[in-house]
Amino acid sequence: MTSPSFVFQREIDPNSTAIVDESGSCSYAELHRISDSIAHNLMQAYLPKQPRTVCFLATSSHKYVALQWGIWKSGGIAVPLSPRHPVRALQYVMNDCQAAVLLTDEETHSIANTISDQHSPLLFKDLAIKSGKDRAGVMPDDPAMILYTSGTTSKPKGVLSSHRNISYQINTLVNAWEWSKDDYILNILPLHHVHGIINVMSCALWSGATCEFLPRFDPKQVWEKFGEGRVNVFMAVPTIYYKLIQAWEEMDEDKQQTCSQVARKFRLMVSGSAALPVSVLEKWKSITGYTLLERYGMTEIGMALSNPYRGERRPGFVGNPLPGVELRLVDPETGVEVEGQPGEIQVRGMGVFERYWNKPEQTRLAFTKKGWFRTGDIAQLIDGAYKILGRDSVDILKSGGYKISALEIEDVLRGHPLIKDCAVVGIPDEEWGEVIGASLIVPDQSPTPDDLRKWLMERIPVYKVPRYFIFQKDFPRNAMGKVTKNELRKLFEINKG
Ligand code: MCA
Ligand code: AMP
Repeated sequence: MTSPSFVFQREIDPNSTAIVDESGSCSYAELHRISDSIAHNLMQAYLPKQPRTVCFLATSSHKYVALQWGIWKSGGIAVPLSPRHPVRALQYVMNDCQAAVLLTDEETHSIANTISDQHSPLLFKDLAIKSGKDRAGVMPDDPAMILYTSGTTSKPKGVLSSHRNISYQINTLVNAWEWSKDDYILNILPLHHVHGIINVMSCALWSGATCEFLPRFDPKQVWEKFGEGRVNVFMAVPTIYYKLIQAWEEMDEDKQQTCSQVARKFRLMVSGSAALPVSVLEKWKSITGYTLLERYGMTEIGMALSNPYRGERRPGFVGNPLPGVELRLVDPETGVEVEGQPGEIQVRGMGVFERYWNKPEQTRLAFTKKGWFRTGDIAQLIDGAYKILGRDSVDILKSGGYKISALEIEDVLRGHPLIKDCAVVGIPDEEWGEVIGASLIVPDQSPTPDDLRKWLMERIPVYKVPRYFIFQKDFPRNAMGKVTKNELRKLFEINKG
């Protein structure tokens, strides 16, 4: 797969429906028409500027897709921002990626105005006015997209993928999970992460299928959409399946039966982004008759492991490497490849990202000398399938499918005038995978958890705000004085009840 401008050159019926959103439906021809205009207008706006990083802030709708395609057609690097992040978090991304321009739709215009002091945001409706059809000559190895992800550093890093990387990631999934133009997927995931952008939206559009957006996740609304009978493919994080099960359990018996019947007609339902508890897989199966297909991936590599589309799906396992993914397990201490033992997952292949944006040292550290990307996830091959056992760092958490850095939250908390020191941990939770706990050392007067939450919500996205706070004189420490986060986690588990 070498086509640089992937979706654009594929043979898809131009009149078929690409997107359904709150404003109605949008055909492939219409998406091309609008994104051509956006590209033409954009090329005037930033042609002389380097780097061609273009931030865009849009609701989950055809406008998001048209902006993304318009940026690509103009040779730009698309950097999606989340309309639900606070201003400071958005400004951090804009500055870090050195955005040449900021694009916005009408719905998010007021947020866009508050984040950009250097650039006036360009409005979708002005960009989409028909004016021309120029396209830049985009090559497969040209940079295409930067997604921000948390890691073992305090601040999120920009993961830069090329058109080749993205094409490869999409094409692999389309083949492995047998996507077709007749598919219809409901997208309720945020559009600043791989799961929502690549696995759901881009795979659908690559296949000539239809992608319907809901502006946000609401379990009742999702069941209603399923009930309309068009959706036949669904992908989500385990927390969402947990919430859908809860909503199903609250229905009366007739409604439950109707919902179960429609779900039984689905072609494909996938879970990923975090470990799927076997209890959730089993309950979902008892409601829908469907064994969720669990897969494993990461922003830097796309999808790497998947249970089979056809064949046995083992609960608690993530299957085997997808075609084209080279994967090995390595002893994190010795760097030696292991067989049958737990080891760090390392990956090579065309889907693997290019580099962290403006972070050469961190890019160098992320790869071995032979080009293997170190995921930091520990897995084991058991009876022919991979099982994820956890991570090699206590400072990376997963809550509701979002990756969260404990170090980032600690850094922000240390900026609070009443906090002397803090330590953040992930506490196991059935619904969320993990929830965040923060232990604080405060010399005199303690801020209340509500005040702290409010203060944090102005600085970091809501899903990074700790759910539990405890106040301590000191943290549990080892002989070297280092905070023992496993001990600290136990204190939260006791307090949680
Ligand atoms: C919301 N809340 C959370 C989270 N989200 N708390 C912890 N972790 C979270 N992720 C809190 C809010 O602060 C709020 O608290 C309460 O839950 C309800 O908020 P609301 O926004 O209404 O929740 P929701 O809309 O039901 O959101 C839950 C969600 C969302 C739909 C599960 O978290 C979500 O969209 N997760 C998906 C993330 C994702 O796409 N990850 C993929 C990245 P309070 O009640 O106190 O106000 S990973 C990836 O891309 C890789 C490649 C991969 O493998 O897929
Ligand atoms: P992100 O960096 O946000 O793309 O999140 C990637 C991380 O999510 C991986 O490094 C894993 O820790 C985790 N992850 C993704 N899929 C699974 C899964 N099926 N089981 C367990 N962890 C997963």
